[in-house]
Amino acid sequence: MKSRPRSIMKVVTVVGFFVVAIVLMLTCRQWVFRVVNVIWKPYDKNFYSKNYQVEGGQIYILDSEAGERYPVKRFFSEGFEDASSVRDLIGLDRGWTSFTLQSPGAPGIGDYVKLRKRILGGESGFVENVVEPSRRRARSGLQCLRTLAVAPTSGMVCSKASLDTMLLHFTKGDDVWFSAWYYFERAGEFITLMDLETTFVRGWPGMRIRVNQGCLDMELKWPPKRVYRQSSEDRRLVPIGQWVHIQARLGLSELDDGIIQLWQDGDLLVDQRGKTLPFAEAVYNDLEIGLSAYNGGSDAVSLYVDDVVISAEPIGGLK
Ligand SMILES: [Ca+2]
Repeated sequence: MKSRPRSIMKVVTVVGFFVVAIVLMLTCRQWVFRVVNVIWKPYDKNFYSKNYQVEGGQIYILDSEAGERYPVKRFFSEGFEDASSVRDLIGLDRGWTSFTLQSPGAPGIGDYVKLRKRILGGESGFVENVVEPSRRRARSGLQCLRTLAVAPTSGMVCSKASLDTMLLHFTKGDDVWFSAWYYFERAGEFITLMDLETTFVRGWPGMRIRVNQGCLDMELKWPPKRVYRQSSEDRRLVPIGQWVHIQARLGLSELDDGIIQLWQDGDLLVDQRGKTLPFAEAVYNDLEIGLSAYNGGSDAVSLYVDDVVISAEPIGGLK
């Protein structure tokens, strides 16, 4: 009969331990994530000195393979004119550095890197997914960027048809202003339209603009994966079959004082404060646009993009 109180005490002790652990997790989240990061080692602590040079006030990103260095960009714009293929967009003249076509026919990194090389070398056309300058539509001038992605198969995280530049340089304390026009031919279940990432960290974490259940939101792709949504009462659907102007402002901070603002056709739909950088030393160097992730649907989706601008200064009359 004496063992019953002891059993109860054991249960109380175990439950108490978990309660204290959960309270500590919630109240010391920043420290918990720091400890996890130290153990997990998602990036080289010396990545900046290994990848950047600063000279005469100019920051250069190093390309160790080519033995070159390139000045970083704090302003970048593209209207997709005067280009007949994706090959014309890639290179220092236009500033785009790569594209990704991840599909069931090229599901792994090795597969889509090989496909990219073959397309850039003129040995292959598009197999399934497409990223190319197009005259089918244009928001300005004669051309835009056309991206098409077939649905991912089970086992794939997502399908991708995107274009990116790794020459950008935004850090803690910076404001990042983004503006682009998008045209959806039909609704997709879950689509990422824009990724601002750091390529020096495993998994390329960063902020992204998504269409989720038909509405725009933003997410920090880094634990605890905070999502910045529109208020549930005023949620606005992204229009289909017409150009829509998407603008964003990010005040970069690894703490809860970052700025997240998101406009759709000039209306401010998200205006929140929160974490926008994975950690204080992170450098957002990569902008990815187009279908940077598509999943959740069973049909192919097309997305057209035009007049892309990203800048450390306000653009498009936003303040
Ligand atoms: Ca254009």
